[in-house]
Amino acid sequence: MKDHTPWPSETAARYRAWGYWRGQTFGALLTSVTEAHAGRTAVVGEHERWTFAGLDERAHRIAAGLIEAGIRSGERVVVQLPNIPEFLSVVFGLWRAGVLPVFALPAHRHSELRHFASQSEASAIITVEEHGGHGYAGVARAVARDVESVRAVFAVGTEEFTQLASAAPRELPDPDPAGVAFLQLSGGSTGLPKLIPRTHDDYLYSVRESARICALRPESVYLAALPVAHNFPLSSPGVLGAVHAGAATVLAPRPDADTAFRLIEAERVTISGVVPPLAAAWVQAAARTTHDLSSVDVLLVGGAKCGRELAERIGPALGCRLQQVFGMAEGLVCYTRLDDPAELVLGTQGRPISPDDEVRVVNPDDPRAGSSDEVSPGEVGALLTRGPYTIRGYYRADDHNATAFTPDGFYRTGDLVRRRQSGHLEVVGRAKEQINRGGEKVAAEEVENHLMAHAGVLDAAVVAVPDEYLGERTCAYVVPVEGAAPTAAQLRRFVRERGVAAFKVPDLVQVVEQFPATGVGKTSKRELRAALTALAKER
Ligand code: OOB
Repeated sequence: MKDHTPWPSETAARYRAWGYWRGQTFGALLTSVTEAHAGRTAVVGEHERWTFAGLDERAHRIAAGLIEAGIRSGERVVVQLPNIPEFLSVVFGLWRAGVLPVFALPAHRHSELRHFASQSEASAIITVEEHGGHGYAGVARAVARDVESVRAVFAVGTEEFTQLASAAPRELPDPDPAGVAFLQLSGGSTGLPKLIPRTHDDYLYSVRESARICALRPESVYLAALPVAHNFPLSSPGVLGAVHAGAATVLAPRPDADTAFRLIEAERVTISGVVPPLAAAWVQAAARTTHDLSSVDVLLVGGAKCGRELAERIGPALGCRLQQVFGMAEGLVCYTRLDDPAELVLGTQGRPISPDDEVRVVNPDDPRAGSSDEVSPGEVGALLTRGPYTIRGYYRADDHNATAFTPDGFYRTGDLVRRRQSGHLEVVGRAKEQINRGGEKVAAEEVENHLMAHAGVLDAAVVAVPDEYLGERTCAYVVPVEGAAPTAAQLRRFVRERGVAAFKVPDLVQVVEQFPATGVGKTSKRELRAALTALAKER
């Protein structure tokens, strides 16, 4: 099983020659930004604010503390932290020690955490004791008991973490910038979420360009409203874009309009990024807020499709410019540009970051369509991409990689798009078995497997149903074992109690006697889901 599928060596040489890959690590980035902006605010939390010098020193101490705790360069550590300043000191500390963070989201529970830890053979978990009513450290300790490689749990606020964070800084060798820096999570469409290996070189290129495309300057103030471990608030342009620019990051403990607007006024926030349902909630709240939002210049909206109607309301309601972003943890990120005409800003999801992001829009009816099976210009097709910051393979997933990538290295995004002459993409749908619940991704098969673990369930198929607020919600169609039909409420509780993120618990459960016939008489999951999706749309 390969940890990392590198780019072909000539391709890598070109990306270096063209200046995309600069041989800088995240640790070195923080050092150079701190040299230029030591006294400026780097991060603002609920109870504290750190300058770049403060962040830099904390990251040095944590790096030393990790080494003292016996964690070695090249090892993996699962990081599950809410939006608190320690997210940054921990992650930069891990980077300086050459240890790879595995980015779990706060919503993840035992089942997901155990999978990330065992799949990456993590040495430790870094989390908080408690947050928002959930006992994170308790779950992490349970995972440590289940997964042999996990030797330690460091929960912010506990003795173990304090010791880690107060070690005396020491000189450490800078890791290889071409090596894997961290493992990001895929939204997934198959059984369990895949891990995405990103290198210092490739990710920093996307961070630098994102900061430039979003016009970040040292005077900018970025509000991280979404959970920061996600690729969007992490790097589009996100907290890392802010660090790169020497700008301040304000961490919102919750994304609701009341919290966000209070922080926008107090910290004079200039830029933020939200998913469409949150944008809609902010637009609504803005009409009656007493908070001063006049500092906001740009609001990025992405993670799920931002419909035209919502897109049109954002600028007038919030008094800022809209920037659409269509990205994926696997790599490719598209932005509408700040000087694009309104038609493109409102009607497309942007164009790629890099002139060397290769985009192919191919036959959508053939799941194996290759890079040469392009549809006519302007037609809808399946999006394939490769480029200087798009992975060539998932972490330790050789079988899956054989179908998720074309033989010539294009990633099959599973998104259906139409390309404009300008290169801007319009996302019109999805070919992958995934539900996009307002930006939160649910792999149909993962939830089906949880449902099928119930003794009363014979078969299950999870599909998207349109939803006014979230765009889509999940509906599980379930065929019960004869005479044992569990109720919808029982099944939802069953899935929740298996320790999965709440957003994966099916919104609707329909217990049916049998799945609708597919016409061709096939019983494959794919056919079933297609039939059920059609049925759900009719309703
Ligand atoms: C972002 O990353 P992921 O990995 O959670 O999800 C990627 C998928 C895309 O393949 C697409 O299906 C969907 O999310 N998506 C959008 C979208 N942005 C993402 N679909 C329609 N319109 C959009 N604007 O979601 C992500 C990563 C970096 C930046 C922004 C979003």
